[in-house]
Amino acid sequence: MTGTSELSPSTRWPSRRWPFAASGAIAAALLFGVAELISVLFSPASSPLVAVGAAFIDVTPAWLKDVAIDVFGTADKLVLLVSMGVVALVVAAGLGLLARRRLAVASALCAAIAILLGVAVMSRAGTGVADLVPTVAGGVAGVAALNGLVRLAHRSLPGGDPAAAASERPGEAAGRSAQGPARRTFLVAAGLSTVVAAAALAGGRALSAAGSAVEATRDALRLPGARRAAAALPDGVGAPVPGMPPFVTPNGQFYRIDTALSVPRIDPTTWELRVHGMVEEEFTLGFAELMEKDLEETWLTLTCVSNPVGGELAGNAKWLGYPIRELLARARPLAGADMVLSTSADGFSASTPLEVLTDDRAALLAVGMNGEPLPLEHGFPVRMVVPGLYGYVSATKWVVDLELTRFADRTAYWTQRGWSERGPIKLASRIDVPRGFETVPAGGAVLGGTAWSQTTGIGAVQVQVDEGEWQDATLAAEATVDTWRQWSFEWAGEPGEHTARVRAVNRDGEVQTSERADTVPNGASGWHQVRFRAE
Ligand SMILES: Nc1nc2c(c(=O)[nH]1)N[C@H]1C(S)=C(S)[C@@H](COP(=O)(O)O)O[C@H]1N2
Ligand SMILES: [Mo]
Repeated sequence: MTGTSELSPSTRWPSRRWPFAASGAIAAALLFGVAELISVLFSPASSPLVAVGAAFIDVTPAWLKDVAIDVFGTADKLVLLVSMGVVALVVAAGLGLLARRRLAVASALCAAIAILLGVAVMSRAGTGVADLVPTVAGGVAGVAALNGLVRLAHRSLPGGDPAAAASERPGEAAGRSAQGPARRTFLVAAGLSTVVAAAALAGGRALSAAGSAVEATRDALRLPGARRAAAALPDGVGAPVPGMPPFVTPNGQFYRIDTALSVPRIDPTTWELRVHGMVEEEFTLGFAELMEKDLEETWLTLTCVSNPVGGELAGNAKWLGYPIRELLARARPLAGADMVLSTSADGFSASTPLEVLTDDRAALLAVGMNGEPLPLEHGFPVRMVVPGLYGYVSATKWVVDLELTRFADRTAYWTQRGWSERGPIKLASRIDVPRGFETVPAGGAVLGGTAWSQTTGIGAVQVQVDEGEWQDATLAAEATVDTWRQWSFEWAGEPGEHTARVRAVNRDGEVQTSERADTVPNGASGWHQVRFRAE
C-alpha cells in the first residue's frame, strides 16, 4: 500500500494502523473494567484481574518472587498489576491490528481470551459458577467494543479499508466528505469507551478495597472473653462412625443462606443497633458499648426452614454474644407488644415472638462464631441467633434495627412471600452414613446420623431397615438441648439392596412425624430414608 491518501491533508491519523491498535486496547480495558465492577457484586475472587494476578503469583518461581519483593517491597502487587496491564494492552493492540482485516478471527480470539480468564477464575479456591458472571459480561463488552470501534475506524479512514469497503456503499467508502465527521465519531466513541473502562476499573477496585478494609478490621478484631463461658463439650459428642460430619461445624463449612447478592460490608465502628417501637425507652447501641457488656457463650445448632428432609442446611457452632433478653429489659416493652421485628443493613427482616426473646433460652445478639468474630457472610459485625427457631424468623445477620411491635401490625420478609409468621424448628433426624446408593459391608455395617430438637433435646433415635422392627440407635453424648445429637446403629444384614429409615423422639416424648410436608410454609417433615447396598 502506497498511502497517498495517508498523506492527504484530510487524513490526520498518524498511521492507518493506530485506530485499530487503539480499538483493541480500549476493548481490553472495557473487558477488565466491566468485569471488575461487576465482580464487586460477587466474590473478590470473581475478578478476572485478581484471578490472573493470583494465578500468575502461583506460577511464579520462588526466586523470582523473592527478587520482586526485594526490589519492589510491598509495592510488588502494584508492580505486578501494572506489568500485567502493559502486557495486556500490547496483546490487545495486536488483536486490534488483526481485527482490521480479520474482525471475526479477532473477535473469536477475544472470546477465547475471556474463556481463559474464566478458567483462571474457576481455578481459584471457593469460586462457583456464579463467579463467571463478571468475566462473561466483560467478554461480551470487550467483543462488542472491538466490533463497534473497528467498524468506526474503517469509516474514519480515507478510501476505507479493502476489508470494510465490501460492506460499505461504494460512494461512502470513496467519499472524502464523510471522513471528517466519521473521524470525530470514532474519536468520541473511543474516548467514551476509555472513560467508561477507566471509571469501571477504578470504581471496582475502590469498592473492593473498601470491602477488604472491613475484612482487615475484622481480622484485627480481638473479641473479649465471655463472662459466662459455654460448657465444655463432653467426650463422645461425635458418633464413632467414619464419614460423619463434624459435631462442631467449622465456619468455612457452615451453610450460608441469605438474600444478599453481595455480602454487606459493615464497619463495626459505624455499626449501630436501634431499639425502638412499643417500648418505654428507645435507644441505640454501638459496637464498642456492646463489646463492654457481659457476653455469654453458647452452643447452638442453626437450621434453615428450607432444609429438605435429610438435607444439610443445618450447622452447629459456639456463639458469643449479649443476651437479647437484657436489651429488651432495658427497652421495657409496652403491654400489647408480641413481636420483635429485626432488620438487617440490607433490608432483610425477621419476626420473632417476644416471649421467645424474653424467656431463659440463650437468644443472643452475637458477635463471635467458634472463637472468631463473625465471618462477613455470617453477619459481621453483629447478628441474632435464637435457639429453637428457624433462621428466617430469628437469625438476622448484619442486624441494625429491633422494633417492638405486634404480629397483627407488621410482617417480615419471608412472611410477605408466603412463609409462616412463626417458625419453630421441627423435630428432625437424618442418616449421614451411608449416603444414598453407597455400598456397606454385609454382616457388619455401622450407620450414623444426626437429630435435633432445639430447646427440648433428643431422647431417642430409632432406625428401621427394610420392613423390620424399629430399633433404638446408640446416642452420642449430648452437648446441650440446643445442639444436634449424633447417633450410630450397628447393622448386620444380608447382601443386596436395602432401605434404612430414621425417626427421632425428643425429651418430651414427642415422636417425629412420618407425615410428609414440604418446606413451605413452615419447614419440611417426614422420615428420612436412604437406599444402599450391602456386599
Ligand atoms: N440479613 C439476613 N439475615 C438472614 C437471612 C437473610 O437473607 N438476610 N437469612 C436467614 C436465614 S433464612 C437463615 S436459615 C440464616 C442462615 O444463617 P447462616 O447463613 O449464617 O447459616 O440466616 C438468616 N438471617
Ligand atoms: Mo433459612
